[in-house]
Amino acid sequence: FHRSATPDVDVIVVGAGFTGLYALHKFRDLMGLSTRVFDAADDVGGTWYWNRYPGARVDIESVHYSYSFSEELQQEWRWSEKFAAQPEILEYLNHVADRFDLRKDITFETRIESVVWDDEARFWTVTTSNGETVTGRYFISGAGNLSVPKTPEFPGIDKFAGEVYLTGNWPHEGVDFTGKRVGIIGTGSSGIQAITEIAKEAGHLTVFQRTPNYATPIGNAPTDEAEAAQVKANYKELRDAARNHFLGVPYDQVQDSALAVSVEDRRRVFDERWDAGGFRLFIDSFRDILFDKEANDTVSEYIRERIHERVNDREVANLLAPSTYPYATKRPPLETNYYETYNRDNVTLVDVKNAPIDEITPDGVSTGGVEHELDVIVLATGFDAMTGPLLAMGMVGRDGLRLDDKFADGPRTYLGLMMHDFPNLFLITGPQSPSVLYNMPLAIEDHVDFAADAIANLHAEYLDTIEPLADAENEWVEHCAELASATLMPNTDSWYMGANIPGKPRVCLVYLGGAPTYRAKCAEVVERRYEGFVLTGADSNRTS
Ligand code: NA7
Repeated sequence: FHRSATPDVDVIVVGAGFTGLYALHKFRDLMGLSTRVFDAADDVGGTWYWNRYPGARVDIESVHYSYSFSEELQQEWRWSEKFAAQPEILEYLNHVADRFDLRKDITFETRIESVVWDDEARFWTVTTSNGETVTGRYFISGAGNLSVPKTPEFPGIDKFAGEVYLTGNWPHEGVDFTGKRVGIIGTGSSGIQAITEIAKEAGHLTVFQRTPNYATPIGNAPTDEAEAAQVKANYKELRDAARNHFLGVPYDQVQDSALAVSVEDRRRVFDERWDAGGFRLFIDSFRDILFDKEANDTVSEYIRERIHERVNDREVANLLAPSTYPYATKRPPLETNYYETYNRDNVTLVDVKNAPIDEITPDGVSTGGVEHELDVIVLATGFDAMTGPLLAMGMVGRDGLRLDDKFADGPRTYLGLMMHDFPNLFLITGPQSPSVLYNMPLAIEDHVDFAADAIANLHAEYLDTIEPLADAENEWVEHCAELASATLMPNTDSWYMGANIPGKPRVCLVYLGGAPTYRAKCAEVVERRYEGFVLTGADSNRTS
């Protein structure tokens, strides 16, 4: 067995969020691999480090949106609310970092600037913003899916005399809105959470809305002792049920078709799911709402009615109620008193669909020639989702292939996990995996475990690279496109489709077959000795 050149470390991980923390524990502590983690932030947390805007909160119940890998961890941690707010999730991730002694192998305040495959040495050479060069046999991307904020598209923004804040890069010291004239652009999940809180503080809040959203009640509450104990006593079953559910939550009330029941029964199901909160209306009502326009119409109309009930001014309600696209084809936001916010005297809704934002002036925002004077502008305009974080790392595969070129017409991956010409590079919750339509911590654990098993398998066979075959990747890309075309997603302008970024290829970035089907496929690939991959060593190779 001819040994390849020896890299500095076995594994290089980017990101110290949910992925990086688990990956470090898994590779370093459970597999004995030398591992280094890099993060641009000055502490752990990833998404939950950056998104400190008022109202930031998780949309999946915290007992489910949390790590399952350590029984002790899940038994000892106690969530104070059903859906934890950002500070508590950050506290949890800090607890994990301390508990597993992770910080000592994380280099903070350091960005990855290039990631280049060396085909001779058979490892990755990574350069960082602190001038370091590190080589590693395996590269794990935990760079996240919603971590590169969209570049503001508003001319004049640099000349604004007041303060400008980005929800995804919020100041640690917080922002004092008291008595100020605040404008917020964007009504996605971030905007909706922030609007509800900022309105309580600001002198006046002007909301610039381009596309209304179908937001539904989150149903948050302080945790109930008895329920928490019940969850802890049944964690194994709950985690299994979550992993076997389309969205990675242990909901089990979904019915077949919204069109197969009477109007009254349908209404009863919608009411129950609406009251129960979370993503139940979306994912635990009727199976066909993401696939059948007529079925979707029933739930879309239901939400419009509920919005109208909550907003006093009819014209404002008309603007807030979406009608141009089906429910859940944009990521559905969850809310608490969002619609009631528009009944406040200090809140104004401005429609920027019909009268778009022309420019930002030194004094405020100008829409259709009308100037709105402001002291503060909050941008809740979203992210270059899924591919943005990967393209920001300067990845270069075999023979100088740049990731930008590989992704010119949209992402190309096998299982959303690996890419042809990029050996030993694992995309944790990458594009073309269920990731953003799965419960993220569980999705992350699944992918880190896949990478860990793949590496263990290489080592057991005295091999040192794994890479998808071009054919397997092509088939996966086509398969993902086919799955998407069977849903209502492709016709809506959403970040799922890359449609929120001017010039980004319009392809579905997510695997839409659901987590259980996806997980079965990954398990089958492993069972068939890494079907669709080629595994090589310095002297040998094996194609599966
Ligand atoms: P989203 O969901 O992408 O929302 C961004 C919002 O900003 C959305 O309402 C956009 O309107 C609006 N936007 C973006 N660009 C503009 C311009 N140029 N003019 C006016 N309005 C604009 O991002 P979020 O941060 O809220 O949520 C991201 C994910 O984080 C979320 O899905 C969860 O998974 C957590 P548009 O709809 O494009 O008309």
